[in-house]
Amino acid sequence: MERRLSVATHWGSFVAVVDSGRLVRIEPRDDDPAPSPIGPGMVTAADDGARVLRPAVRKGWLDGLPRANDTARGADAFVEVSWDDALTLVSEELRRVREQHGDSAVFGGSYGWASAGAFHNAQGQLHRFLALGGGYTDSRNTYSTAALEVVLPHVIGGHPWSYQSRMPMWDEIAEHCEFVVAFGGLALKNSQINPGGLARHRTRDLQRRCRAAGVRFVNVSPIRADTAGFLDAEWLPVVPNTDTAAMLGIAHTMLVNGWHDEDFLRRCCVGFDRFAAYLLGEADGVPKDADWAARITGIGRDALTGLARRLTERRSLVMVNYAVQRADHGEQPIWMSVVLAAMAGSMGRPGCGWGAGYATMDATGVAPGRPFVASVPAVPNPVADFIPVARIADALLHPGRTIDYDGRRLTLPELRLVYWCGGNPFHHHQDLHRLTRAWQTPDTVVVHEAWWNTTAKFADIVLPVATGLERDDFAAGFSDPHLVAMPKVREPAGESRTDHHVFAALAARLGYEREFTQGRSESAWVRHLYEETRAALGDGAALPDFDEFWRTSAAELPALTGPFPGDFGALRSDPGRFPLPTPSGRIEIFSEEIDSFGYDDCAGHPTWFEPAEWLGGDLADRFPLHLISNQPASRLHSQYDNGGHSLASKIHGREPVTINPSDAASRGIENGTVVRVHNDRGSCLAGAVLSDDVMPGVVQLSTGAWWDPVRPGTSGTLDRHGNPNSLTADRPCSRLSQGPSALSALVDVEVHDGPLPEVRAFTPPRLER
Ligand SMILES: Nc1nc2c(c(=O)[nH]1)N[C@H]1C(S)=C(S)[C@@H](COP(=O)(O)OP(=O)(O)OC[C@H]3O[C@@H](n4cnc5c(=O)[nH]c(N)nc54)[C@H](O)[C@@H]3O)O[C@H]1N2
Ligand SMILES: Nc1nc2c(c(=O)[nH]1)N[C@H]1C(S)=C(S)[C@@H](COP(=O)(O)OP(=O)(O)OC[C@H]3O[C@@H](n4cnc5c(=O)[nH]c(N)nc54)[C@H](O)[C@@H]3O)O[C@H]1N2
Ligand SMILES: [Mo]
Repeated sequence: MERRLSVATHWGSFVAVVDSGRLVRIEPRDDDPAPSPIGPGMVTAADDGARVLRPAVRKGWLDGLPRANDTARGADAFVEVSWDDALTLVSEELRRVREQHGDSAVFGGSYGWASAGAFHNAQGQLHRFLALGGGYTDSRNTYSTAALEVVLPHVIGGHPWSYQSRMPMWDEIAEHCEFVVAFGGLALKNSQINPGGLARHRTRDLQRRCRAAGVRFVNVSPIRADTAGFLDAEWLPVVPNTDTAAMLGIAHTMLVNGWHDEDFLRRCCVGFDRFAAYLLGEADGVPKDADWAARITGIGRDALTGLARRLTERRSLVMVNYAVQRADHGEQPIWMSVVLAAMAGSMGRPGCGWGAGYATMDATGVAPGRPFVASVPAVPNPVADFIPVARIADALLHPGRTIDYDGRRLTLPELRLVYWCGGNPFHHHQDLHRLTRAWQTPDTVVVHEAWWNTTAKFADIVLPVATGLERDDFAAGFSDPHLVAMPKVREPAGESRTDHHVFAALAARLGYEREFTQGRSESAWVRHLYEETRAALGDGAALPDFDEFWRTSAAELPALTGPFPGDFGALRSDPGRFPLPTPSGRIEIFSEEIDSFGYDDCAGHPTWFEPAEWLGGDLADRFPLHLISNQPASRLHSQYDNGGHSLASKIHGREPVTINPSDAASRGIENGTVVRVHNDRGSCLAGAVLSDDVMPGVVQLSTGAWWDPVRPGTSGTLDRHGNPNSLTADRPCSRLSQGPSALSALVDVEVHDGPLPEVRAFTPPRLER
């Protein structure tokens, strides 16, 4: 007898078809206008050979102390143990580290996307467990948008993500806007995703509506495919990491022609004069004019002046994506995009002005937010220490060292135990060779994983966990008004347990089970969180009770309506009455606060800094191709790289790398050739795809292929599979944000000669009993 059950994932909602407890297939929902093909491909991964079936402990770790500085991590065999033994090892090691080194020696930052689900939220569960046990060193900001999160509150004020409710929504753009310039494009592949899940993918149709309404789009990006064909966008290929220079050239043109919105700049912004002096080159003798910008960016002078004219003459919108700030000096294009919009004359007008992250997820630009949905209750962390998220290798390699961060001095803590649950640092961190060296320093690494991915292989203790298909929960995505039931569609593979179950058992051993579980079973928690969500809406909102919701999987939250705090329209109408939450109450074109930090790599106003690695620099003589490691179309980061959809995209089992035909021809590379992508940090194999959608001088290799080092534990070793972080630099954007700068990396590509090594990314390590 087939049953049909509701499924929620970060890439959408689906229907699971289950027969006698067996997951047969996953189908799109009828009411999803643009379902993601990632969903159906999950079925084969659920039981594949890479599943972690039993708790496992690295052999060398089991064999004895001292455990720090162990180069066998990543290369060792594992010994499978009982849950009882595994839980005893983890709880005793946590107790030992806390007693001998203090609570801050436990690193629980555990960055990562994990799975959809309000209750079974991996980080929420881990942080609650570690906080109740005495605390942990946390991480701050995200790999997605660290530079944006730190700089924007100085420029427009408010919560780092408040811009998402302050920028125009797609339907407003369709109605009011005429001209959109998108720095980094509007890649529809990325709008498959919404953090926490979503019921219906809407971005594609909303973009179509804009086009039908006559909105003109310009795609400023190294990759043509960053805008959908139906948008008929004008493509301006840009040398990667030079958007700030392009925007400065446009701004200079506006200024010298008097096209800029003087009234808005005077009433609603601070510091335009000092910025204008920089634009005109008064101090450094270099006017940032269109000729100057053309030489840096590769965009023609006339195209830049044309953009200046159209942005000021028409009702316009400046969009900036996230990839442009995941780069050296990534704060600058974000800050400068706000300044450009402020100059253009449309800031604060309906459907116009400025916005970030359109189409990077289905939520951004679709809805400004949603009402509160309850999640695992957080417990205050007794440990104040934290690291900026991308400084994990620095902390492990250089404890005690001090670094700058947003006007503060931070001391990197000494981390002895690393606990990761719901993230994959051996995919997401830059320069995996450096991470390999850093990973050898702690005493113990504990990882909760469902699959033997690279992070699991680099752990000391691996605890097998249930996937999002293997537990009861409900989902509420970011900005998505729908609540989606997530009944368990299959039993957990092997001996896997939910993260919550594991933490409850560890808390029992450590003497705080009651505090952790509050005496509730998992199903009681799910019901409780749903009812809490319902209660928070008050009497007016018509959410069904839990049993009905569970039966029908249909519940819709009321829409939020603006204006939201910090609204630019209100600012334009009366800046005295509606100030922004910045020190001046205005848009800070010049920030006294940032200026006072005295950083040499982030000044008081947007500035062009030459990136550490770019096509205009000296290193390009040796490595003449800029590596764009963007988000994969075929999966979410590394998740379901072992799923059917991602596997189907591989070439000779390797991740595809897209190369312009001219760059391929000069290297003897043909479509489908396995190539070696390399620089001084490392190398990886990948399968060549030739396309003039990628500008000459640029190669595109998506993130997330499970890293497959030939000699794990050895720095610089070849990756057989094609993870771009075997090539990227672990270099902070600047002293302001300390964010990751993954998109600032130069490489070269050559035909791979000789026999093809077998890909072992999806093969478990040697397992002993
Ligand atoms: N070079 C380069 N690197 C990048 C980027 C880039 O553009 N270029 N982008 C960066 C960005 S934007 C991001 S957000 C990061 C993403 O980095 P991550 O968020 O770390 O990537 P994911 O693949 O989503 O990893 C989630 C992991 O959690 C596991 N998991 C899923 N559900 C559960 C669960 O319920 N419990 C447990 N215990 N585990 C679970 C999955 O199996 C997977 O291994 O990568 C960053 N890295
Ligand atoms: N399918 C899918 N969708 C995803 C994700 C995923 O893993 N898979 N991840 C999600 C996450 S966590 C995030 S944070 C967002 C990320 O959203 P983004 O950061 O916006 O996405 P990316 O795909 O990394 O980059 C988009 C495009 O930016 C362009 N670009 C790169 N560098 C530059 C530059 O210097 N200048 C200009 N002008 N353009 C540049 C590239 O051509 C690239 O294709 O995506 C989300 N959506
Ligand atoms: Mo991200």
